[in-house]
Amino acid sequence: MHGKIALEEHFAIEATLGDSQVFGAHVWSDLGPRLVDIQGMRLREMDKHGVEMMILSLNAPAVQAIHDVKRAIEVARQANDVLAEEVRKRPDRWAGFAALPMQDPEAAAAELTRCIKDLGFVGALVNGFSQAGTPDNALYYDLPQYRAFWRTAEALGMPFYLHPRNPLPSWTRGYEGHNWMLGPNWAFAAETAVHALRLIGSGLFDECPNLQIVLGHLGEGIPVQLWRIDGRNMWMKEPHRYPAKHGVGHYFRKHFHVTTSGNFHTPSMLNAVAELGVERVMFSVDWPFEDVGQGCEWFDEAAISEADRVKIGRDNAIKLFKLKMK
Ligand code: GRE
Ligand code: ZN
Repeated sequence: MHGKIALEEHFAIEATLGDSQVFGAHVWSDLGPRLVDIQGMRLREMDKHGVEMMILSLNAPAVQAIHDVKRAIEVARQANDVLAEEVRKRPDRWAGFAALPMQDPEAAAAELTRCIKDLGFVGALVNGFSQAGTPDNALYYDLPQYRAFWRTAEALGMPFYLHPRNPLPSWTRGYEGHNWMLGPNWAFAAETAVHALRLIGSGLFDECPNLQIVLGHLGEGIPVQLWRIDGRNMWMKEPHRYPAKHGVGHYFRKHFHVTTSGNFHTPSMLNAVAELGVERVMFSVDWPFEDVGQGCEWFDEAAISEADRVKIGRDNAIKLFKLKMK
């Protein structure tokens, strides 16, 4: 398929590049340059495999792991300025997601506003919880101090991509001796799914009825669990504190979109389509951690209708991010 749009596609600046090295130390001589490059091999890969546009975002955990709040604000701003400059060179091929210093909700709202209004970005991508003040102080965005931020994001009409990061080392007792489960194999999804469910359970979407969230990796495992999350031990009618007005499935189907980033598996994509509807599934690769060629060859051949391929591969993203295609 020509004209695909991909939207979990990362780059790095000098201040954040090292964060990705741990995930690919053995291939760093390739991975590092793939992260730093924008207009070179990335564009050639896109041309070769029918990707018309990438919405670019900073690597992970980057800003979210900078517990010095002032520095987090600076690095976010710097990364967004670099990205805006790159988008300006080829606005027909790139769009931008804002990196945000969520350590300070007011600063995050101000930076998001600047990115949308002044830099022309089409949303934000944030790498899970933020460490603020001290390395162990992890902030999740269902906390009350984030409500004003969410109202700003909602008013700007811009989706928020909740991207994975690893749990803090002090939380990973269950992974001890099994480090292979950290990162993209498992821990990224588990951590991100918990964060997404926290947002839902907190009642955030009762307060922000138009807010839209994007999850990568075909929903970080949530779509396949939706029935169980709401149906748990139904006959026991166990009371639990759940401030939101409706069940999890209600909000997930109304406020969440998922992408195929790093999950090039047709049965999983079909499950997401079945649970959320084809309008809420979008193609993505997860460059440079995944290959544009591999993702595109899978997607172009996947056993779905051509009408669905165009929606997932392109049209849903144009609509959600209000992209102005050339
Ligand atoms: C990602 O951005 O999704 C990612 C990383 C590091 C390793 C693998 C991966 O940031 O998919
Ligand atoms: Zn990613």
